[in-house]
Amino acid sequence: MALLPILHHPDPRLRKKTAPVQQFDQKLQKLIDDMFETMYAAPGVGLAANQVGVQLRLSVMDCSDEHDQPIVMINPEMVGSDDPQDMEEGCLSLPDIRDKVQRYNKVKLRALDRNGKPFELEAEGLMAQCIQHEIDHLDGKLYIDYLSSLKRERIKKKLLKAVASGQ
Ligand code: K1U
Ligand code: ZN
Repeated sequence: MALLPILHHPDPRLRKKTAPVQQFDQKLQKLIDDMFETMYAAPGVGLAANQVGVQLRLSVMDCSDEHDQPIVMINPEMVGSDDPQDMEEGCLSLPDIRDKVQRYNKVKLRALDRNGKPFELEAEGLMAQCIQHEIDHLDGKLYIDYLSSLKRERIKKKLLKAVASGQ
């Protein structure tokens, strides 16, 4: 397995809508394993393929304390099933930045697993939030898109400054 470099905002590859996965081959299995290793090392609770520069509709997630509930979401679709509420959020592509965004507390997910087998999942709390965050990534969206343009500009400047100072 290998640790993959995580792209940071404002990298344009984070803004492209990803393409559906069509081949469930050995290359895909290695990418999934590497994404889990990268996510656990970060540490994070989710990671989308375009965060590591791969433009495929694939995310991994594990919201358990013991890192024993890995979930692969391929070509995911979801519906929210309650009223959206304010939730604090972070992103591995926006290091050291957190803010509140509106998310559903409960969602229904439909996706394919790593072997291409369809599954459905009802999630709530952190897992529901993570599913929404990951599907946004796959659509080329970041959670800062829900903030004011003033806040977004401040965040971009902060991240560019960190790159310039070699952090
Ligand atoms: O996709 C990503 O950028 C990963 C991101 C996902 C996420 C965070 C918070 C709410 C919803 C989705 C992260 O994992 S950021 C790191 C983080 O929040 C965290 C790390 C370790 C334990 C618990 C949370
Ligand atoms: Zn993120």
